[in-house]
Amino acid sequence: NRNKTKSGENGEKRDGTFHLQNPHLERMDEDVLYHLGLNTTSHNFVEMFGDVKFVCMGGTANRMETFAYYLLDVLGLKLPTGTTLIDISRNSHRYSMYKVGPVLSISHGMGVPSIGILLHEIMKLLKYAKVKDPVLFRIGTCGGIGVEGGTIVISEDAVDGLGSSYFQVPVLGKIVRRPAVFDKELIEELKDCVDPKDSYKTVTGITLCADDFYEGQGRLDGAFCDYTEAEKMEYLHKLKDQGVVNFEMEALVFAALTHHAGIRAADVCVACLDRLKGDQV
Ligand code: R2B
Repeated sequence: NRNKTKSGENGEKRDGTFHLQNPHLERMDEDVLYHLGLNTTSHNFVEMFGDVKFVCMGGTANRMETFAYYLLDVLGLKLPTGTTLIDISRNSHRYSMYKVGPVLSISHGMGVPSIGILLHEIMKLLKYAKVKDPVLFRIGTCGGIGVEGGTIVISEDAVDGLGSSYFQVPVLGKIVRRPAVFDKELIEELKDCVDPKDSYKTVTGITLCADDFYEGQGRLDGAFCDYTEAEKMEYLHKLKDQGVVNFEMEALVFAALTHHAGIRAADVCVACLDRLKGDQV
């Protein structure tokens, strides 16, 4: 029910539609969303996805299928007896996508390149479907930093392993830097959902988006490790003092590409463990 007051900062327009800043798309007769197993010739995107309001993304296909069934329940929708939900992207063998009412539940794999490819294709899908004012969520897992396992972490900001809050990607041999910004209003809306009676804690803070699960997150248990446990702990405590509450591997590109398109997005992850207490999940 949000009243839209701002417009055009990035790709977002006053009527809720958004503009992808790519003039080449207008000139294409057909667009193959290769990793989603869809194309604009064989599939009617407006009919299939025109009513989408939320896109929820998480790492694994299995989890996002489970989430889709959970949504059926939450939204009070019933499948005809003897039928099941269908993985719309099953032919791609890359990501899995389920649609339940106005929600898409999609797996994004692990890391920035994987979710980055998905974001390009999902944002095009939403554009071709003429979806207005969609909201994207990453509902993933993470490692807490001074945050107990089972805690929900809402990302206020995303930084890379060097502390930069830009998604940096080489394009045509040069680095392109895009600011990684989450929608502050959406973060507040999510915080308002927190119920003191929840059986888990919810915290907010800075998310460190690493390019690796082991050395990139200061673990001691990878195949290689050139630092001591004391050095690891010093690093983790330094991060904590800087307001970093969790490690994951997608936030930077997620915040940057959605912000660039003017699409509201939030990263809401459950901590699998507190990294101040160990490395193994
Ligand atoms: C959380 O979990 C995955 C690594 O195990 C990665 O996708 C992430 O961000």
